[in-house]
Amino acid sequence: MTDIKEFEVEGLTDIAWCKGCGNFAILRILKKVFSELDIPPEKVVMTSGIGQAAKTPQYIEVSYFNGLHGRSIPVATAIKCSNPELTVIADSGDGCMYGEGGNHFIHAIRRNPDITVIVHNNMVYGLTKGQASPTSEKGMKTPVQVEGVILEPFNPISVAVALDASFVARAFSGHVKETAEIIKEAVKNKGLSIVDLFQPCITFNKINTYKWFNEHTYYLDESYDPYDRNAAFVKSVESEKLPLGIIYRSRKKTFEEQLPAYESTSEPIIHRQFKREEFERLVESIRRG
Ligand SMILES: Cc1ncc(C[n+]2csc(CCOP(=O)(O)OP(=O)(O)O)c2C)c(N)n1
Repeated sequence: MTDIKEFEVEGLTDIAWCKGCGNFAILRILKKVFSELDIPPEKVVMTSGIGQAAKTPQYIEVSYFNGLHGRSIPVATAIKCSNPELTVIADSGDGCMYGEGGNHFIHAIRRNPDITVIVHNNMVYGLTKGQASPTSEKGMKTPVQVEGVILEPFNPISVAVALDASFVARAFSGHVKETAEIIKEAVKNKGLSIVDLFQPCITFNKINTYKWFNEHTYYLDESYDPYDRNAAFVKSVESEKLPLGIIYRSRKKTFEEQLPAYESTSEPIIHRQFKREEFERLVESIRRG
């Protein structure tokens, strides 16, 4: 087991989140997961976009790339392809992943890189002070949607099941032990793993509070078979109480496994010698058509 202290950022005092924010628990959970899975900090890369959730990688002692809004998944995909030996996590908010990054979310499921996508789902745009996000409930009043949200909420679980995602789970940051187990399974899964992680925003979302999530969620029991796609669809549209746990799994090849670059050797591209003449020949052949 890697000592959890190795994931502490030295001298970190300035964390931007409000006291009581669900992100603090997610930060603890991620360190616990890496430590218990015995992954050393230098083997983890986190990518994120913009938002309060997207600041998470800055507060963990791992390598990270904090890029454009909604663009954590393509960066994570490229890193994983360059070096499949790394554990790669794309970590951002619901706005960043399902709104600005919605196109990447959809097509990454089709591509199936072996990365884990963790979405801090607080059902609101937190950093920009509480506008509706794709997962905000219909009718929710915000400083911009003053008469209430009129759009139907985006259902990431249904979309992921529809696209036959490799691993789809839902968790709640208020349950540290259970969430850590779910994320461990997500990281261990070979393929794109999605964890829609409920995270109360205590400042800008007065509806979906800790109490609300406790009252409106339940855990799937042992008899539930996550490989049953029809059952997963049924679970994904339940609305009275929302299921927590691994909702869907599918066995399929990863993107990297199917890349010609890894056909004859598993040596990470990043460790291979760059052959300038071969590269120039390739560019020339593309140019000539
Ligand atoms: C292209 C682009 N559009 C909009 C913004 C403004 N913006 C920054 S963060 C953010 C919302 C973040 O919400 P979410 O991803 O849910 O994360 P949270 O802050 O709630 O953790 C928006 C709209 C931006 N920076 N770039």
